[in-house]
Amino acid sequence: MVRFVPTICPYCGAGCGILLVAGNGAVVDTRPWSEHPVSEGKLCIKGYNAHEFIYHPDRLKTPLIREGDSFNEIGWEQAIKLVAGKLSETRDRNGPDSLAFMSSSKCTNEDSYLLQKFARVVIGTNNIDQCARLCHMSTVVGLGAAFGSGAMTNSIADIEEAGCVFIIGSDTMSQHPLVARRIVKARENGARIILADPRRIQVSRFADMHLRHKPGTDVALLNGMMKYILERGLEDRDFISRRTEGFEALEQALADLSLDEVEKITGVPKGEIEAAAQLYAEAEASCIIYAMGITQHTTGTDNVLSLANLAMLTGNIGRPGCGVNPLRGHNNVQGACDVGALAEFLPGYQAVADEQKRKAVAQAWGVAELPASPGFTAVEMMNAAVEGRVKAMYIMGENPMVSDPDIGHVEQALNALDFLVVQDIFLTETARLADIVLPASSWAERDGTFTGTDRRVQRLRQAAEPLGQSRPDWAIICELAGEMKAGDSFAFSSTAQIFDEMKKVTPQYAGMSFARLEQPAGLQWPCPREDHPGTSILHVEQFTRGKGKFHPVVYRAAAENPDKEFPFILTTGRIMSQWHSRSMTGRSPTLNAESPEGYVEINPDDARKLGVADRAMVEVRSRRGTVQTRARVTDRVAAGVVFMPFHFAEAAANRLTNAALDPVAKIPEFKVCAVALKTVK
Ligand SMILES: Nc1nc2c(c(=O)[nH]1)N[C@H]1C(S)=C(S)[C@@H](COP(=O)(O)OP(=O)(O)OC[C@H]3O[C@@H](n4cnc5c(=O)[nH]c(N)nc54)[C@H](O)[C@@H]3O)O[C@H]1N2
Ligand SMILES: Nc1nc2c(c(=O)[nH]1)N[C@H]1C(S)=C(S)[C@@H](COP(=O)(O)OP(=O)(O)OC[C@H]3O[C@@H](n4cnc5c(=O)[nH]c(N)nc54)[C@H](O)[C@@H]3O)O[C@H]1N2
Ligand code: SF4
Ligand SMILES: [Mo]
Repeated sequence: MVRFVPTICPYCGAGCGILLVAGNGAVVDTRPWSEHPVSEGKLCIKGYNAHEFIYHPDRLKTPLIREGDSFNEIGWEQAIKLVAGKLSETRDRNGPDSLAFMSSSKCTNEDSYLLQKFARVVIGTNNIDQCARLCHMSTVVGLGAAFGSGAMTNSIADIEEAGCVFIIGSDTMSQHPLVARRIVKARENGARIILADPRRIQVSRFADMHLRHKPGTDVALLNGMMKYILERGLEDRDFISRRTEGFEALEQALADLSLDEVEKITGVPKGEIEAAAQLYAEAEASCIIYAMGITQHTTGTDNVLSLANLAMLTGNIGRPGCGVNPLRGHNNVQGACDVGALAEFLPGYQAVADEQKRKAVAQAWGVAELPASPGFTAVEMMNAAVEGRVKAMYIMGENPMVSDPDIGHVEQALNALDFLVVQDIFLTETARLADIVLPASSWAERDGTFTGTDRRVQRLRQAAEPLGQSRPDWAIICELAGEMKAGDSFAFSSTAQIFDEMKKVTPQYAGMSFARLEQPAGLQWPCPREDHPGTSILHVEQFTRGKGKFHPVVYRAAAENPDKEFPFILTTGRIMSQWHSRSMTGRSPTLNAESPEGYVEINPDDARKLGVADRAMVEVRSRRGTVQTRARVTDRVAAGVVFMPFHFAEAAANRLTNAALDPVAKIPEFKVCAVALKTVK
């Protein structure tokens, strides 16, 4: 008998609903789910093929232990004993902060909630983080400061209502296709589309304007737009005076700005900046959509603050079709942040440094105290490992050997550890360095919840039994806590039980339950009470923090800029058919066939000067490392800029990238570093 199990796509944060087709105890196909409010019966190529990697022969089926350069299979009991013993020993000998945990945005809310609780309660450290730190941490910090909540202000469907859509640093058609569908619909409804992106991307084809600024110059560009808006009196004085504070400081900071200077910094003609500002400010409702082009900079937080300034200046907050909308990346990166898998936040963005909040959570968890100082963030953990301050690491569902910046340094860090555990569904580049590897069940083999980019908490439903001896991540953590004598507070037998505890310490989720989440639309947070319908638009009457706050921001250059030795700017990103380190898409035949190998995009003028032919092998070199890959000669990139997708381990862009961090959000500068190129003879 064939069953259709409604569940959620395991790839991006759009959070599309899919039907898994299950027959004879296995998943055999994926189908679109027409009642789902986000995807409405449509999927992208990844969603349609989401089942393909589940039964790949490489799936981990038993725990593994390292013996020299290879791995041997061991039983669960032995694996759990070994891991528990090593973690306890490290904590007792070197203190709780000598351990560090990486949670996963691929995993469920219940998994991430339990891993952060394990780190804080069983070990006693705030050294817990996940890939949001490499991704939207500048959003969490920046929108938190400006609005009081670091999430997408509006909903995906709501984009259709916009009169103007301003897309900045988001390759929406490739990376969030089912969000891009709403932009296309908005356009059909008459919306004007402005794109600000250094590269020519698919959106360029239908955008009314494409500002092609230099990577890393967004603050200057946005300040230029705001300067023009103020000069022309296009600001919304009523909104500014009723809803915001700090406007005078912004006005002062922009007083001396010259658009000629902005043109020089950004490379965008002044007239284009003015025209974009005019379009954005004049529309009835203007919606900002952004992603990594904004966040992955040493100025990431400043970039986000600038977008918040622009939206408040023009009163584009709290109504349908407007807002500041960060598109979250992974299927559950929004949730991993919400439930506290972050070094400075307990569940619900309650700061670990806030004594009152910390005490309340400690009480709910039945412990006397919780660690008070913020832990090491993702990149800081690697630095601390190199310095010998972190001795043991537990990595659940992340692959930093491909995805972290400067992976030469990551390799050094992981090799310096006394003990590394990796819990994954495949033997990844990172798992190959582990002492113990624990096999997790895949998304199709378990249940729980994922939270999509528009704050939508949705049910993941089990369609097949766990493969081999693999176990759901949460069950592994409970087992381990039991072995470490913390069993009572980890005695869960279902994800529903975990959810019921989690919502008590996560105010945004307080009114939700598995029963309420049965409906196809799930529930959008905040949902404070059991009779609350959830929230599709934030900050309607007032901002989460009361008044919205303007933060004047001054343009700063990127940490590393081109010079004589390294004359090109390297910017990195992704492509439609591959997912990050390719652990899943590389094992999905349909997706992998689309784009099986890495490359570097080079502008035709630069290629001519360097004597590089299309498809020739080139060497790309930075201060951190060197890789060889194929050239794609294309005017998708401007002269002086080259682009590499970071998916391909054999020509890993992250051998080259700079691990310099944004001072507040601690996000690395994946989008700008300096490189040199030459042909390989
Ligand atoms: N197919 C696929 N989809 C994905 C993913 C994937 O791996 N594959 N990953 C998911 C995840 S985790 C994330 S975070 C999202 C990311 O989604 P996006 O952020 O849309 O993807 P990126 O390719 O990283 O880069 C976005 C855009 O930023 C531009 N850019 C580069 N530098 C700058 C700059 O200085 N300023 C501006 N304004 N723009 C710049 C690039 O040209 C690119 O068009 O995608 C999610 N979706
Ligand atoms: N140069 C450059 N580097 C970047 C970026 C960039 O734009 N440029 N973007 C950054 C961004 S935004 C992000 S989000 C990161 C992503 O970085 P990562 O999150 O490290 O990348 P993934 O390859 O998605 O890793 C997810 C891992 O989870 C495993 N997995 C899947 N399902 C499960 C499960 O159910 N349980 C467990 N335990 N494991 C599971 C997968 O096999 C895979 O190994 O990369 C960052 N790195
Ligand atoms: S848009 Fe994202 S969530 Fe939707 S099917 Fe594609 S990868 Fe899955
Ligand atoms: Mo991401």
